[in-house]
Amino acid sequence: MSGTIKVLVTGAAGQIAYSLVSFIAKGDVFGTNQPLSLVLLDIAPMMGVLNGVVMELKDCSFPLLKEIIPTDDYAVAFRDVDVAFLVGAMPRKEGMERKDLLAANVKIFKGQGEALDKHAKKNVKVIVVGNPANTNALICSKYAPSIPKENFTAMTRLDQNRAQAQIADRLGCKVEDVQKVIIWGNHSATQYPDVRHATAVVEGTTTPVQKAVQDDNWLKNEFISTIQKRGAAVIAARKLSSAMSAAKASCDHVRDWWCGTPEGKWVSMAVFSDGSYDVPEGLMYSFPVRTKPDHTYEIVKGLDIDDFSRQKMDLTAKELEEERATALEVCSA
Ligand code: NAX
Repeated sequence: MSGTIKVLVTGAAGQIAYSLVSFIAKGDVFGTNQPLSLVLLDIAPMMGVLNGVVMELKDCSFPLLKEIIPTDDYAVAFRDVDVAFLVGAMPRKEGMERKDLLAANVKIFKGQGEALDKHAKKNVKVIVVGNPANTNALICSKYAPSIPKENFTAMTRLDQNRAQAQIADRLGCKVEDVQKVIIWGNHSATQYPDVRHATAVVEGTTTPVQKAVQDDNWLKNEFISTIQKRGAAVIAARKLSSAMSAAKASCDHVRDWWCGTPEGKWVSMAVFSDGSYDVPEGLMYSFPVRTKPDHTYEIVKGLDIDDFSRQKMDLTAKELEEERATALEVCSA
């Protein structure tokens, strides 16, 4: 059994965290041999609710869960953290655009960046889930200059999972047999879910998704817009934003980052652009990445980009550049 690792979940009294903490505590992310200390951060008015979550976690009797630390104090929450799931933020409500959220949420991530810088381990791994996730992650890193930039990521795995599920439904194949779907760009309605390199196992044969679907019009229109608008569709139906699926996706993201992607596979994560695919350097942009068990990752290089993809990739980059400019303005005000 390895030494205990300290895992922070923010927004711990919220709806995503309610599923997330049990997934983490039962070993879905770091493995069933990895003991955990779970730190749960929320704001002061939520401490009563958070206490209920703590009671339930105890009642689950998870063997791996060695310690639970509920708190509203950044100095306690971020101290010596190995992995941080930054979920806490104001969620999007029906009819609300992500832009409306930016000004409110970016300040939270400035403060949490400063707290990471001051209190966390220098090799801490950070996943930002709270929206606008890409820009929040960028700001968080900016205010944590002592932590390497590559340790900051934002979640687009839910979009990847949604895309795989839509393709599997369409082809009548297993969801795990759909591979190499890519989410480019922002976790927003401008994201580009790209199946040009994706494959699916159909009747026992690995086939390019484009060939298997045989409907370019569907792939270029309905499929893309279904993924782009899936979050809004869930809100319209549930009157609440995606929670169980977001929790599962954040576990998938961190598990693959922690343990490594299997040979020949890749996953989508928003990471700092190194200029690959002519995406402006320094943007927090979703790329296909391969990860290794030493918790490092690299952007998959050399994929062919056609004119259709180029246009979609540039559009989402432009939105991220605008978000970054607004966020920097808000933070420096
Ligand atoms: P909830 O409103 O249920 O929970 C958010 C929690 O965060 C609340 O308990 C709140 O008190 C807490 N919080 C607020 N400010 C905080 C702070 N400074 N420090 C710590 N905690 C704080 O929202 P939930 O449905 O759990 O969603 C959380 C975030 O995930 C939202 O920003 C939401 O938009 C975002 N999402 C991101 C997704 C993604 O794919 N990246 C998908 C799902 C979700 O929409």
